[in-house]
Amino acid sequence: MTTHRIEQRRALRTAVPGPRSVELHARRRAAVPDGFGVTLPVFVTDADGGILVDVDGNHLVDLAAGIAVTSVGASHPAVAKAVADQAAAFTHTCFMVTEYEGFVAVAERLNALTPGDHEKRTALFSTGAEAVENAVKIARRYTKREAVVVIDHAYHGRTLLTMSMTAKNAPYKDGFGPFAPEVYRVPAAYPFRYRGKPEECVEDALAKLEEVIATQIGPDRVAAIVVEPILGEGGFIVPPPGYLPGVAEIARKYGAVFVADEVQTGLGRTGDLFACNDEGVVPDLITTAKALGGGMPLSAVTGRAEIMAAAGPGSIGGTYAGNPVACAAALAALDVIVGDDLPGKARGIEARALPRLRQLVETSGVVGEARGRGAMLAIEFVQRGSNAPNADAAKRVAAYCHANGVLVLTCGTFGNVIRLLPPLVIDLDLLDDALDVLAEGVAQLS
Ligand code: PLZ
Repeated sequence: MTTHRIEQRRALRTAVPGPRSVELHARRRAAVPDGFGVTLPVFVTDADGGILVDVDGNHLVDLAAGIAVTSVGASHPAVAKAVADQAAAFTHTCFMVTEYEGFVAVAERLNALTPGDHEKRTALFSTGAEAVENAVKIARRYTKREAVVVIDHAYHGRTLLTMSMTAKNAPYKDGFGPFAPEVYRVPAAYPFRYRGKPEECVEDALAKLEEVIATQIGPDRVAAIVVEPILGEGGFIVPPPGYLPGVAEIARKYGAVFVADEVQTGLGRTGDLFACNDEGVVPDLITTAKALGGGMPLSAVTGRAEIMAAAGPGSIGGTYAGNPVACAAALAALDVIVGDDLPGKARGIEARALPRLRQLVETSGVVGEARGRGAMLAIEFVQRGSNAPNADAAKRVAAYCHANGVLVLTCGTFGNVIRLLPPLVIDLDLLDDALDVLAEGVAQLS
């Protein structure tokens, strides 16, 4: 049982956003480009467990965790202390200039924790996009090939290469081209939107992957197949059993590097340390970020030693890659994730929340599906009487939640999904309260 500094109870003092937030948001708009979107324009002053406190004194329930980052909470005392101690010693040397033990220790932990007991190496970076981009660089160097296969509805980042690998045009790509070449997209296994017989969804997606490789790319040209085990920004799409092992098998068959992008799914979120573990899939390379740094910017590529060795001395890195303060935070966060069994907590969140989300499918007429694994859960909104996407309903329900002090995020290629990504340490009674608000939000649509 985690004890919290801030009482774990939703409490509103003003409208959300309140007057102080409105004032600060106006100041922000004069200083920061609107290109930076914002889900809920409240300004946070304090956060702990499942509660965010804003400048107007409102206590909001956090079902976003800063997009799956603060799994251990936004101010876990062990993380806060590790950060303070490391910052007091030194904040930076650049690991490419002089070394420090924290970097090595995080690499050792990830080598041990990630799927597979083969020999591994880990390279640290700062952002998820950087990790994905470096995984592709390493795979290209290793295979001496160029083509990268990605999946429909994928999200991999906002840099040129990862934006090119991301599926959704607006807001991520629109007007930002030309895009990086040699990126090929294949259909996802998306059961809810699959038009054929359900049992053929996986078979069909894998056949299409084979076909694209054979006809559009050439079997000896594929450097990497990059997959999110559960598609994140694209809509929390959980592929049916057999899909992920099937993709891994196809990668192996063509000598391509199988990259699992576990930036969002990794480190406990889905009820296991890694989403790949669910079907015992062992990726050649795995990217992590988000929960890894306990809120500090840290990302990693972990993979087979022989593949990682392909990037020769000096060929990968970055000024801030594996920053010592971020590494200290990561070591503390990993201790909490493993030591306090946060994957188990994620399963507890699923057990508590998913049945209630499924009820909304039965009762509302506009929730087409409830899905997800662990503490990565979502509902997909549809038009009454069909399964056509209903982004307007998702927007209205999200707005209702926000106005009532529950921070939810939307996602999905069609913008019609509300996703729940609470800190894994969230108090289950607080979660229940937030789910009540969500259910009210759905109910008020009719
Ligand atoms: N791979 C699977 O989910 C980041 C995007 C937020 P960075 N997802 C949140 C936004 O709109 O910018 C993500 C991800 C997966 C890669 C990334 C990229 O991680 O740390 O945002 O670069």
